[in-house]
Amino acid sequence: VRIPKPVLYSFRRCPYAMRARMALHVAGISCEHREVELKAKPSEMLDASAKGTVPILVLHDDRVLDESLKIMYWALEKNDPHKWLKPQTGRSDAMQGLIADNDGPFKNDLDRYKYPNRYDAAPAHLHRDRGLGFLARLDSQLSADGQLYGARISMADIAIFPFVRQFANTDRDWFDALPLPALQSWLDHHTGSKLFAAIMEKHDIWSVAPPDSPAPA
Ligand SMILES: N[C@@H](CCC(=O)N[C@@H](CS)C(=O)NCC(=O)O)C(=O)O
Repeated sequence: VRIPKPVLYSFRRCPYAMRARMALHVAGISCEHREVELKAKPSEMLDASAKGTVPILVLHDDRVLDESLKIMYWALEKNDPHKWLKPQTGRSDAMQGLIADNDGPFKNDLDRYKYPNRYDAAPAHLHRDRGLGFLARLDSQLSADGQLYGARISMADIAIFPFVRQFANTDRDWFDALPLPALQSWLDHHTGSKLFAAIMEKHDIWSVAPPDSPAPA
């Protein structure tokens, strides 16, 4: 019996979708990739999860994973060839705490720094400076052995670097001038990796009946 592939709703530039795609990729789980536009989400995606965020993974038994971290854990619990779930130093709850600080306060500052016009709160530079606090913390953690929890990559590195990448790209000159060499080389390492290149491949936007599909007879 051939089990159908899980369906992944994804958006190329979404950092949550990136980390889910990286975990699926290293776990060797191939998916039916459905690239979506956030401005025109397909009804199939909204039927699977009304939350309307990417990534979403729909399993062959119709279970739906609509949180990127859940997708990462699901994939890595099946197959974790590089032991991402077992940080070399520190404990997995420390790793989870750092990811929560990324997804919570740092992501909040990232959005308000990157898109100041969407929010009428504090000026962008205040959010940049608050985000810098998190970056400095990462840098000091990275300066010991190169990755966040030792010399070996863990789930935390993969879960966090796509957000640091967005933050860095908001004003690359500012980021490159920061006195945070461990952070800068860590980011270069991850954004230059084969894994990242593989999951950043471009896909056409998915639709049930692509416009160029043959008309039914
Ligand atoms: N907590 C969710 C967050 C996912 C999320 O917010 N994704 C963004 C794109 S980066 C999204 O789909 N936003 C919905 C929209 O823009 O309409 C997860 O970890 O999967």
